[in-house]
Amino acid sequence: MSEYQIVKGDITELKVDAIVNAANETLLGGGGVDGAIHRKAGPELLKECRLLNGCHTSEAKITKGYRLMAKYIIHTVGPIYFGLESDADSLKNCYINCLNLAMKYDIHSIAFPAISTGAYRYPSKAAAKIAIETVNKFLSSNQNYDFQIIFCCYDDETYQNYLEIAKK
Ligand code: AR6
Repeated sequence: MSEYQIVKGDITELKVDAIVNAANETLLGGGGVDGAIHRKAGPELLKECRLLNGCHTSEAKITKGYRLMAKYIIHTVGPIYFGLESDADSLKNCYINCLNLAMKYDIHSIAFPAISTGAYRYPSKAAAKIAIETVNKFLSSNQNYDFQIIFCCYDDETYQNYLEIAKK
């Protein structure tokens, strides 16, 4: 049975088939969760990322997890928030593209950070709503695929927002 869970913590510590990275278009590392993932996975990750030719907003690309407990890392690039209607669609498509790519690789457990809500300034509650609604919809249209999905919230505000949205 597929389901999602909301946890508070550091995504690099999770033992899942794949963790998602909130990367930038270069895929060559950065701050926030991206920096934490690169530090923990080790320099081999950057080597593999150099071969990927970057990633457009909303796309998803996969690498190995190297020194992480996760077997894979799925890198996606969230929208930089400008308050445009298209921002919501771009964010939604990050989740959908990551989940579709995960299915191709027979990944059954996957953890997402709160994509775009740090350096890219997407408002936390609005982003949590998109994340949860998109995943719920995806799970109900893929009921024959067993998926354990974790929303990994790093700070308390993000965690509380996810819990609140999930209750509705
Ligand atoms: N585990 C889980 N979540 C984390 C962790 C962690 N270890 N560290 C931070 N977060 P951000 P973005 C949360 O800025 O907004 C990078 O420099 C953080 O609290 O990492 O998509 C990239 O290279 C926030 O809730 O990603 C890009 O240039 C969430 O992860 C740019 O930032 C996302 O914050 C991407 O910006």
